[in-house]
Amino acid sequence: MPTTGLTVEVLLTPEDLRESLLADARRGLTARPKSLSPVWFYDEHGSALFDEITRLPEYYLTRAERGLLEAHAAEIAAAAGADTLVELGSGTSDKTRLLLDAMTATGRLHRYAPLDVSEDTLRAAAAAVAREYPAVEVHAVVADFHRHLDALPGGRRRLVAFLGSTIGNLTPEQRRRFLFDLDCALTCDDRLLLGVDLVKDPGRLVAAYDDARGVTAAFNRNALSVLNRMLDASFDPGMFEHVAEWNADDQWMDIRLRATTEHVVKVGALDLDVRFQRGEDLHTEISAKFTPERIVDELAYAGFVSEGTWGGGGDFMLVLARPYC
Ligand code: AVJ
Repeated sequence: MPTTGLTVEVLLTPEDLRESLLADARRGLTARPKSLSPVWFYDEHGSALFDEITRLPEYYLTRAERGLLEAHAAEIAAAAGADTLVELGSGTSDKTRLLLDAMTATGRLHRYAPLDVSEDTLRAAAAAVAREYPAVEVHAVVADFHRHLDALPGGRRRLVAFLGSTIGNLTPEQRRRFLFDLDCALTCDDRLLLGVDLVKDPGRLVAAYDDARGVTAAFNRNALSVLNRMLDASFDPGMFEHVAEWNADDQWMDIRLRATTEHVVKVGALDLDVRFQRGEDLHTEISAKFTPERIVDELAYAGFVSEGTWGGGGDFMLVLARPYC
């Protein structure tokens, strides 16, 4: 049965994505220290592994955020008064249903606009929401939120949700640019709902990113399989060890892959030989943790006024903010 009320707009084609991967891999694999962007974790297998991570006993983030949405979505929906929910980095749109339900209950919701770089995941998630919420028009956008904020779907009053502490993957410089760009893209009536993970006992943080069953390790190594497939590379994921460390100076988790022996990896699509020393790291991800004061300050610096926070005394926090107008 065809799904009505569903459109998919493609601002980022598979060719664009491949070009970014080529550029990022060339830059990162020839840099010192070597690095890769966490964007490449999320092919089909990586997305499935991340889904499994969200159910791990050690990975408290998703449960904490869901708990906050269960308790406060009605209040957030009332405060936002939005007719359109835009979701950045929507993934499987799992927790989104709590917001969609609360916004439907206000009687205002017309439109859901999920935005993600992963076209397959996005199409599946958007179709599911369109089926479950026949009264809501679903306008999915395949896009990169670093590049396409100026093309966000419109609405009379939008609530832009950026959940799951995805913002933690950005460096402070990327965060500043992203928040400035987003502030510019919003009108005075729009609102931002941001989910951020909070600083806590390093032992719990390390456990969350180095779980006992090794799911996070497999998720991390999957980045190498993506390079093998997409860029004709010859990584042996078995030659790399998963490393997750709390970086107290920068207040973020550093996630790396550490070569266990000296070896050379060929990257066919880049015509590149990459030598790893024994014990050399490939940095794959940061996951920044915040204090409530710091995230509210960073928002203010980018032109946002915080209208409310939820969960600030616990593991995870939601912030509702508006552009200063
Ligand atoms: C999806 C970026 C929020 O940083 O916690 C989970 C990704 N990496 N385990 C996070 C992730 C390793 C996750 N984010």
